[in-house]
Amino acid sequence: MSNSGNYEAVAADIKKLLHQPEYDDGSAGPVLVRLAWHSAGTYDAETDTGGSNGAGMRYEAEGGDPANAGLQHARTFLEPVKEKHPWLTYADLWTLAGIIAIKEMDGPTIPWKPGRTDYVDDSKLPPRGRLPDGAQGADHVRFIFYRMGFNDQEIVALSGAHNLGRTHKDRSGFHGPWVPNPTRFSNQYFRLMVELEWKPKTLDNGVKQFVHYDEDLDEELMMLPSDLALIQDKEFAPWVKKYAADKELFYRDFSAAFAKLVELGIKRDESGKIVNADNVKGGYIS
Ligand code: ZEM
Repeated sequence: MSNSGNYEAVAADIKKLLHQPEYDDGSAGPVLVRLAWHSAGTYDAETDTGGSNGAGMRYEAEGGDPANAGLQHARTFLEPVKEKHPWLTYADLWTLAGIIAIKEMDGPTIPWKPGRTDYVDDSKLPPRGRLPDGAQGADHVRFIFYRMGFNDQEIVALSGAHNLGRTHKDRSGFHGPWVPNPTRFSNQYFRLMVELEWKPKTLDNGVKQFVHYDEDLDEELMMLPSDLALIQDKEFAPWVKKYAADKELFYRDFSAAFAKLVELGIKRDESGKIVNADNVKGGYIS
């Protein structure tokens, strides 16, 4: 295994695969960000279970969760990187790929540390049902994110990732992108949430979302019910407005919250070595 621990080489290879002319809006970036988020967003602080350590989505019980529909595309995009750098764990690859993708799409720099390990079997997977449901409102969003240990400000900051990518009828049942340019990170999601008029729409599959017809694009932009809950809730709304007005503030807060997300459940010693790896292979690479 040559070049073991060469994360610069890994990062360079991730950058090279982002351009995917045949896929969605021409980029693997958004779905890679969602992979990183869903790998980590199963964390439960009370039982200290779930989180990005383990890369449980390789197993059917987690990978086949309807909440993770579509993320097989992200894992497939990354497979050549794993093959080229076999010393790398999937758990590190998935989190790093999300962070590289955000940066390459004009987003903030997000601190990242290696050392995550991969489960060797499916005995420690988090139960299904820990990821948020876009059809629901503020109470549900708080229930999910408080469980991970996030506060209201961090919830709003993280939600700004919906500036990227789109919803797919054959994955979540929702349809369309949030912003006109969904492969460029910015605070536009918050600006459009504040500035535009969002009308309820029931899709032909019965799924309810909110839409705004964009004339230049000749396409409908969308918001999930859980997105608009942020502007309707009196504790969330001030953060939506702050991030709509101040891109620098959003980038700073998003970076901090995303760095926290991919470290949930991971305990490190002073050298950065992960000390609670269990039932896993791989481990810290010096
Ligand atoms: Zn999402 N998200 N998300 N999200 N998400 C989708 C797509 C993307 C919610 C949600 O239900 C959905 C966060 C929070 C929450 C991304 C990143 C992050 C989709 C569409 C849904 C339904 C899936 C599909 O059909 O392909 C809910 C309810 C959330 C919280 C309340 C957080 C936090 C994220 C990262 C920090 C991204 C990048 C996408 C776009 C994926 C793609 O394939 O384009």
